[in-house]
Amino acid sequence: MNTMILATKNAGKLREVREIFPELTILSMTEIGLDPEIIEDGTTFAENALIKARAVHAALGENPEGYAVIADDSGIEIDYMDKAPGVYSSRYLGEDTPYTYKNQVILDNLKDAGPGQRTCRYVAAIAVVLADGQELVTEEACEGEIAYSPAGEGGFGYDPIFYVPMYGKNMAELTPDEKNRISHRGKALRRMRACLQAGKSW
Ligand code: ITT
Repeated sequence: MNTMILATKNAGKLREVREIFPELTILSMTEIGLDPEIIEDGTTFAENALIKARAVHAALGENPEGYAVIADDSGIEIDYMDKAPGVYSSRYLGEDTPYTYKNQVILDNLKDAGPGQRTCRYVAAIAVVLADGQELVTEEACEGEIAYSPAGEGGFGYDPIFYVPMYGKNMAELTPDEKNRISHRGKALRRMRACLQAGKSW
């Protein structure tokens, strides 16, 4: 199993999954000409990751190459906002709204939140559907705090305002290696690698 299809349209996720799984060829669904309608109506990260992986697995049809499909559903939970936007992170304030704006709205929402009230976490669920239909799901989180101002150019999405206490920097200020070592996605993907190896599906 050297090639997996990643069920995503998010270029940031594609880049990071490739960095974390250098031993695999990761093709995006668009690279192999697939664009199935995917209705992410799950209420948990795990449900939505499975919805995406199953949709692309179904769209592969006969799948003569025996491709496995992998999907990531992720988001940020901000405690001061009752864990919003959570599973709605990409749709928060509109799917096409620039993150400079979304991040500023979050900073404004937390303007009265002091130290200790700014806790948040990224969560990622990774789902794999193997060629024979077998399904696996892993989930991991990365704890952090909402920063007081944006910083950094790396990563994507909410990374400029996600402060990582361990590094004393915002996520967007980390190198790709530093982010992948501690991120929700890095941890959930490494756990998935272990599951696949244990099931000898790797
Ligand atoms: P696909 O469904 O096509 O994979 P998406 O971006 O819509 O792409 P999700 O529904 O899983 O995917 O939403 C994930 C959102 O959570 C993402 O768009 C960001 O807003 C946020 N997010 C997740 N991981 C992140 C990370 O590592 N850095 C910054 N923001 C992240």
